[in-house]
Order: sequence, then structure tokens, then C-alpha cells
Amino acid sequence: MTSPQTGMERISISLEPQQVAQLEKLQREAGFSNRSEFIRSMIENAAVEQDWTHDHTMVLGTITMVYDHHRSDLCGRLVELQHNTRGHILASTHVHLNHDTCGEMLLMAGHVVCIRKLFNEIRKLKGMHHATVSMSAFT
Ligand code: NI
Repeated sequence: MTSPQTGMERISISLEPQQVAQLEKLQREAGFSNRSEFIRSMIENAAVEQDWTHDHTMVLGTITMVYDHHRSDLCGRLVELQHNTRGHILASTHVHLNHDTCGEMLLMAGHVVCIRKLFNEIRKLKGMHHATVSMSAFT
């Protein structure tokens, strides 16, 4: 039933005791003092991530990577991949993390399928230590 004051619907759910403990731990670590707020936030995140499965959803995406500075073939290949992508690269930032390691962040807008394709190519490059992708849908 929806509360006329808040417009919220109150539901009850059943969880195993260890799931309740996990939920409390996750809530605490995420810094939420209110359980309902935390669950609403998890639902919103799950909905955003579900959009990633639709190839033609328009998203703002970031690809973050950490790679071996000494692999000069990697740098050339990385630039070539960026020139050939069908997504729009809005900005790219390179940071020299230390003597051996570079970090790079790409900010992109485009269809999920384009960003995922570029990410999958980037993560396979020899000398790439770590790469992550994050996307937020917009209309
Ligand atoms: Ni560098």
C-alpha cells in the first residue's frame, strides 16, 4: 500500500540471517544510515547496469586503464583503437603513475555496443594491467 505522505510503498521481504548480516555490512560500508535508502540505491544501480545489456542504449561511459609504460606497441595500438571507435571520445586523460606505469581515462558517449567493443579490445592489449568500464544511460 502506498503512503499518502511519502508516496512510498511499504513491502516486507524474507532473508536468511546471514543475508541480513551481509546487507547490514554492505549498508555500513556504503555509508547509508537508512536501510530503505540503501536498498533504493541498490535497485537504481542494478537498473542502470541492466541497461548495459541493451546494445543501443545511449550512455555516458568511462574506460579506466592502467598499463605498462614500456610497451611502446601498446601506446600506438591504443591510439589506433581510439581513432577507429564508433563511439565519441569526449576526453582522454593520461597520467604517468610511476617510472613503469601509465594510467589513462577515456570519457565517451555512444551506444553501449560501441563502448563495450572498445573496452573489450583495450582489455586484451598486451601490457594492459587492468581496465574497467562504467556506463550511465541517458536519453
Ligand atoms: Ni605515461
